[in-house]
Amino acid sequence: MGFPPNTRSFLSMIQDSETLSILLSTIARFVRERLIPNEEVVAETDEIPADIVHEMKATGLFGLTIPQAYGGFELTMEEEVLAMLELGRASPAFRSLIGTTLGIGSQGILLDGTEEQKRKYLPRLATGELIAAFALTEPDAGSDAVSLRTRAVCDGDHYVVNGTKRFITNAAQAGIFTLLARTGSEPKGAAGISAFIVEAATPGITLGKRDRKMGQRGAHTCDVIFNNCRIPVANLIGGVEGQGFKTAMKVLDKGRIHIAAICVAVAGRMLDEALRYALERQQFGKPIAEFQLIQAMLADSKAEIYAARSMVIDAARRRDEGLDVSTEASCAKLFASEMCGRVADRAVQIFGGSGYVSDHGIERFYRDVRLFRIYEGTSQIQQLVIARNMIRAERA
Ligand code: COS
Repeated sequence: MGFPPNTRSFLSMIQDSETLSILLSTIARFVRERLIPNEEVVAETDEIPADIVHEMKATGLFGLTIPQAYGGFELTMEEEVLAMLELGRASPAFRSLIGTTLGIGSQGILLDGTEEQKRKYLPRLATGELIAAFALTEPDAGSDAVSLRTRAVCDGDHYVVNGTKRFITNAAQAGIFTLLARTGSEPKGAAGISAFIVEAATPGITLGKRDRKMGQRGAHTCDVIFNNCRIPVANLIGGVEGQGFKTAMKVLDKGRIHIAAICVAVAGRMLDEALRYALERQQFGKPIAEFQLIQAMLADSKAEIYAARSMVIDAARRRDEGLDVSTEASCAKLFASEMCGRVADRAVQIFGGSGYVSDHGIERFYRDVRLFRIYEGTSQIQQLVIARNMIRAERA
């Protein structure tokens, strides 16, 4: 499935509402007809079928956010979240492959890369030929990202990298990593961190064994170990040392809005399923949807999804206006991911015993969405960012 004939060429810059609605309905149809019917297969095999990955590429999903000059659709942040509100209705594993590539895996190049770096990598990311992964987290540097220890030492026209990255999504499929490593003589602090583009085929990179996770089967994570791995100096993002932490934070600001949109989408899917079940399931002689205690769970979920959706759209619009959205991105991610957890919990409750067994897929979503409160910054990190920004603004 792809866009209708001749659509793709004028999708290059989505500015009019008609073109945008074609894109959104194409994604919605792809989700309905191809992704949702394959969710069980992905859960059972822990793999996204190759034909689905091929269709994702053919549909242009990997190029949604990449500028048209490099072969992408150049969606604005608002358009991107609208697309994610559709794509996110299927199992999160599908989104993970696409979202990590068009999001945290490639945004460092897009935001701070040199023209040469953009020309070299973005076109192949846009087609999905290259899958990208983001290598920030380490065994001893998770929430405290500044304390990362992977080191890149300049040696002529190369950097020699040593260190271990942990929980790296898509590491096994990745053609490139956006790597955060310490450079120069600065032993501590954000100023000593630089960002690199590392080609996965570079000698000196080995992958750990696939992590066995609570959920999101089909989306894989593992360690990435760098052992005297030589990276060309030309692959230092932006060509400047010491800018990597800021690049990572900007990437995460955007990524957090993206994840918040996915939380809204998955919550909407779970609520639709719970409503449908509540109308079918009869107890005490009538559908359980007619009981007010069930209605309360449905209504609270609806209201919270609406609130989170409004936050996501607002944060996205502000980013499109060029405003600093560090606070809004964290607010949206915090609220939407916590909301998604509550909706998942209520959905299991409405399904009752049928929600706890795997027949309806609700327990699978319950496990899948738990990750949203952890990755791209835990809820506690979002709280910390929001409060610190408030305090800073008040003191300024
Ligand atoms: N955009 C641009 N620059 C930013 C920024 C942002 N959103 N946030 C911070 N920075 C800059 C700061 O301005 C500061 O620069 P100066 O030294 O020039 O002032 C620098 O980055 C260091 O920032 P800060 O002092 O706030 O760093 P801290 O170590 O105190 O805290 C947190 C940073 C905790 C917010 C950060 O480590 C974080 O987000 N951690 C979570 C990491 C994460 O999300 N991991 C998930 C892995 S990816 S799935």
